[in-house]
Formats: sequence, C-alpha cells, structure tokens
Amino acid sequence: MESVPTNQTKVADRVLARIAEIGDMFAIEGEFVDGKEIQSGHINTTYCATYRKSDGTEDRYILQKINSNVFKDPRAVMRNVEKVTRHINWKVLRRRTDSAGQTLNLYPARGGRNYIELPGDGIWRCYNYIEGTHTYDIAENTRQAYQAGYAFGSFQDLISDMNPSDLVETIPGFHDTRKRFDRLMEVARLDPVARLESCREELDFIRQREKDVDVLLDLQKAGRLPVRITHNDTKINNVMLDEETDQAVCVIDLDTVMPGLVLYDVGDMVRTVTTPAAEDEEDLSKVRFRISMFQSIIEGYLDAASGFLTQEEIDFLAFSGKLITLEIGIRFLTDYLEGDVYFKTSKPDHNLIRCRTQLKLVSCLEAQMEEMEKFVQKRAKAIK
Ligand code: GN1
Ligand code: MG
Repeated sequence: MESVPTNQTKVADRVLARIAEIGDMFAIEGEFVDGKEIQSGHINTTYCATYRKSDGTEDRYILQKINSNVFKDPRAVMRNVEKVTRHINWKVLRRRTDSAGQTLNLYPARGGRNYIELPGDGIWRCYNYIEGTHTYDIAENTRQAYQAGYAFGSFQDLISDMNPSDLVETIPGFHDTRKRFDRLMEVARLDPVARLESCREELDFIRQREKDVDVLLDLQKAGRLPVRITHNDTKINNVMLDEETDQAVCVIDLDTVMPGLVLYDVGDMVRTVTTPAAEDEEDLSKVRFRISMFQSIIEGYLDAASGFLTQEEIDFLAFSGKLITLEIGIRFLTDYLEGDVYFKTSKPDHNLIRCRTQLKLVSCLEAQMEEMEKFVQKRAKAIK
C-alpha cells in the first residue's frame, strides 16, 4: 500500500497576496517568501506560509481560518486551544522533556490576542509548522498505527489533569450519537433537496443499528464512563510523524478539544487507521478491516493511556470503533440529505460516497468484533 502524504498546493496570486497580508498581522519574524494551501480537512481553510529571516534561514507557519458556520463561537474554540496548548507546553517543559518532540504554539497577533478577527472574513490564527514531519491519510503499516494510538493516548494523558469543565463544549452534542441519529431521521422525513430515493438502503442499514447509538450515552448517564478532555477528531492525518522514523511527534487540529469520552477518540482512530481505503473510496471492495492495524492502535494507545483508564472504558474500546464509524456515516448521510451544507465536497454525491465507505467498514467491524474484544482484554491484562 502506498503512503498518501498530505498535499500542499500552489495558490493564485490573489490568494498569495492575502496570505502575506494575514501573516503580517502575526508576530512572525522575517520576510514572506511563499504561501501554499494545505488541502486536507473538510472544515477550515489552511495555508502554509514561509518566511525568510535575516540570517537566510526559513521558517514555516500555519495560517488557518476558522469556519464559523461550523464553530458558532470561534473565540471559545481559541480559548480551548490556548488552554490545552499552554498546559501541554508547560508539562513537556517541566516534566516530560523526553516525550513529545515538538508541540503546537499559537503566535500572538496584532491587537494582543492569539488570533485576528477580520470584518467579513472571520477569525484567523497562526501556528508553528511542525518541521521534519509528515502525515498519512491511510496507514501503510502497523508501526504507523501503533504511533497513532500512542500519540492520541499520550495527548489524553498529558491533559488528564486539566479540569474538563474548564473547557467549553464548542460544538454541543458533537458525539451525541442519539442526537445524530434522530437528526438524520428528521432530515430524511423532511427530505429538503429530494435525495431520499437515492439512499434508502443506507438509511435502512443505519436504522437497523439504532440500539447502538445509546450504549455509551447510557453508561455515561449512569456515571459508569467518566467525562474527560478529549481530542474528538483523531483521524490518522491529525498525527504528525517524523519524516525519517515515522515516530509520532505531535497531534494537531485541536479545534474540537472539549469534554468527552475517551472512547470517541479511540473510535475515530479505528475508523481511519484500520481500512486501506480512502474515506471517499468509491470501490467498496477496497474497504476492508485490517485487524493487525487495530491491534497496533490498541497496543500504542494502552501503552500511553492505561495509567488512567478504567476497566469499563477498556471494555468498550472495540465497540467504540464501530460506533464512531456509524456516527460519521450518519453525519455524511445527513449532510447529503440536507444538500451538502456542512462538509466541503467536490462532487454532487460526495457525502453519499463517504457514507457508503463508512457503512461498509461498519459491516467489516461487526464481523470481527469478537476477535477485537478478545484482543483488547488480553492486551489490557498483559500490561497491568
Ligand atoms: C471533519 O475537517 P476535518 O477533516 O478535520 C469533522 C470531523 C469528521 C471529519 C471526517 C468539526 O474534520 O468531525 O470526523 O471531518 N470536523 C468537524 O473526515 O465537524
Ligand atoms: Mg478536524
């Protein structure tokens, strides 16, 4: 399987000038020399800007515009990100100099905040570019899967001593699978852009799994699963791996860091690491579940996180993979039925295609659930 590094693409002159203009509003040293668009993610707009310092060396920065249609309170997003990055920086500096190689930093902006607010053009922020690293959209070997598990486990561990109520739930009910399910059924009933006929089969598949959507929520309500601070968007391409060794260096995309269940993070790793197919693969025969990848995620995750996990959390690690894959399938289908108002798309049935890959993976996960569960328990016992 070939690796798929995240793409940077050239931009038009007009956009280049805009990147330089935005960069100028942040405390960046040097002269602007280049700007590229980073074509990954379905929500925000992201650019990489290069600056040359007076000694001739160059530094790169990430300039990103927050999508305010998705994040209704972008200032709260920035406050969450600031708290988490500061806490991690403090910890890495004071306690864990051996762990993360690099961390994310927000750069100060003109006006005294760590973001700028432009009339008619929303909120922009600037991060350091994590040099010497790359990302994958598809994991090509179990080492990368282990590193993803370890990276997100370490991330949760690093922030495990922060108070969850200190962070704002910036997208309320983000992983509320019951709410997601009900919303899909409601949109299907209304069928606002007359697409229902083209997705009845997918809708039925989801309806048959209704009972799954309450499992974790019920446990949470009963006080059996603790609310912690979680990342909430643990796709494999949100882990920066060392270019040469593929060791995890840093996790990125902290916009959805908020109170949640650690199982949601594990679930999204399972969704994005275990399949060798792209999220929008049209040939469903390519969507498979690779158990070796699952095992490596769990090994990496438990190596980093077993210190704080409860037995009940461990018991639902395998199930979480199925649940989150189903949840994203539900979200893609909802957006398809609503006329593609949330996720960026590049073809008319893009969201339906994405939904189909998720549902195919759900079937694959169901077929292997017993084996996955056995592995989790065996591994958890071994490291106790
Ligand atoms: C969105 O933009 P990106 O790719 O980081 C979405 C995630 C989904 C993901 C699916 C705020 O993330 O929840 O899992 O697409 N982010 C938001 O690829 O909705
Ligand atoms: Mg994201």
